[in-house]
Amino acid sequence: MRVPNRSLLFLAGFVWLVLIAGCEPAGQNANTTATTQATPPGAQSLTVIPRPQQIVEMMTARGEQDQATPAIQIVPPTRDATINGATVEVKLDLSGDLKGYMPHKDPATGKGNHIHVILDNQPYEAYYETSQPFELRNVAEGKHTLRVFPSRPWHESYKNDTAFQMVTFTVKGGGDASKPTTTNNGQTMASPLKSPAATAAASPARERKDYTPSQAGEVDPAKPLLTYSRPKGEYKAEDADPIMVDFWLLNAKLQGEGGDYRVRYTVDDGEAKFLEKWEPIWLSGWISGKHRVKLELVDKAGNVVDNGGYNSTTREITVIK
Ligand SMILES: [Cu+2]
Repeated sequence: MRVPNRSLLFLAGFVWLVLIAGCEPAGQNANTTATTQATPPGAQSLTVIPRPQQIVEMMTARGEQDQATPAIQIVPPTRDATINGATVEVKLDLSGDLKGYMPHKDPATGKGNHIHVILDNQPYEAYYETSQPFELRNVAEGKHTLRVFPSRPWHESYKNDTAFQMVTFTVKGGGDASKPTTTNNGQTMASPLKSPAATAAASPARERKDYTPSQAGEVDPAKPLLTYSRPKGEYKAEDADPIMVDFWLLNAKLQGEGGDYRVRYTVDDGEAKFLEKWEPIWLSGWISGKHRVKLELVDKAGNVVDNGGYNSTTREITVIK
């Protein structure tokens, strides 16, 4: 068959370009290739990296603390309690082999051991000074679940059997979503835990959180349960890369540990990846902006294990680099 001259010219041009490219120094050529084949601008490619050295060093400095096996108990609210009013007081009893582990915020760094407190399936709140009760405020009328587990300064949870507790309770005459959330002085509080001024204006030393309305799922404490912990909120500068993914598992052994389950994670519209072991991972390569992180507990067939809707949770985080 006759080849049109225009095609021959094009082919010659192409061969010439390939030859030119081949003459370039290797490094430069590699760069050219990377640029032309890269995903469109704004796309993100995440990789799992080892535990950051900074955290390894913190662990060494903490002595035996990371081998602690804390035992946590929610004192009030008691299981199936009915609470009148929108404020729920939470007290915890922390025992077990603590090896020096104790929740406390260092005033200098704003960091320290703390407890993750989760109402229904909302993002966790950090609770540092457990000698004082924690107040859940503006809690909607109805049934709720509360989950707690001890965490390290870098938000990695303790994962021994006794380090987790969940209770269900019911609120009568709860918070009204149409009213702004306020302190007991009537001052509007946007982010009570993150604003020292707002905290100081209210009763001293008591940590609290104003909640948006939510209800408990139909959670069965005997069934496999994935509790989403990290990431959440805003990540800035050196905290924005890598970002840790961490969760709590109840009644579910993962496939890499002889069990039947896997944890599936998806970031934005990216490809779903699987975790076969119950341990945190660190993801590197985030770009600035808002991202969705989804964690799901799935069975051998890849189906989400049903438990009150809690086994598939998506959070939006903000990365500012
Ligand atoms: Cu934390």
